[in-house]
Amino acid sequence: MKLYGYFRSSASYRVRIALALKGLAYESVPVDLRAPASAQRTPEFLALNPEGLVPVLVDGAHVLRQSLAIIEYLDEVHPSPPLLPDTPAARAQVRALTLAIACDIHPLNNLRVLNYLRAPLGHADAEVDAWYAHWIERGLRALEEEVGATSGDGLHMFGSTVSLADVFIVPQLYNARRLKCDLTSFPRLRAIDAHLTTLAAFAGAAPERQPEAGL
Ligand SMILES: N[C@@H](CCC(=O)N[C@@H](CS)C(=O)NCC(=O)O)C(=O)O
Repeated sequence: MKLYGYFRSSASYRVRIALALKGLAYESVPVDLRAPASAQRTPEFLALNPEGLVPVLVDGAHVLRQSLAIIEYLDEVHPSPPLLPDTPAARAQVRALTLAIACDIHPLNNLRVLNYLRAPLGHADAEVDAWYAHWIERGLRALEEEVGATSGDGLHMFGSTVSLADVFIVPQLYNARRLKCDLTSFPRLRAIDAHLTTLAAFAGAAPERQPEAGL
């Protein structure tokens, strides 16, 4: 398998965690999202993903896009350890926590959205930072309340084993810290993150552990 990703991309980080949890080997293909490289917009990359977004996972003849679809594919093809619980209601709860991050928090704070606010809309860096902090804070506040009911042990988003929701929260908090968001009012999420980042699969997937981090 080949994973096209960027070390700081939270969507790529999710897939790296899932691959590690499943114990799957893969070749990492760095796609430098930073200008002037902007490798996600080259014709070669757009042929793989017309959306111009990482990650893309190539598994044999399958070219897979969208981190959630990729991770659910991996979970179906390599079911152990499972990332979704075994009852429909529990699966719906895990997916709800996951989608709150994937659909409601992350897209508003993506690089291309922040760049569009700067130019052509002409917002100053401080305004763009305020946009980021606002949407992160609002999304995390809801999750903080939700995990009060869904976490079984205060160390996982749902129940007491690693699920899809855990794979998504760690990169999102990493991203929030990188953009200097104040996370002090989210003690439950911070405790979950502190536990998960001690696990080998999460630790090894961290951006600073990727070979491109030093370049
Ligand atoms: N919903 C997509 C989001 C992918 C995404 O937004 N990727 C970002 C990095 S985290 C990206 O490639 N950004 C490039 C850009 O904004 O130009 C997924 O989960 O895979």
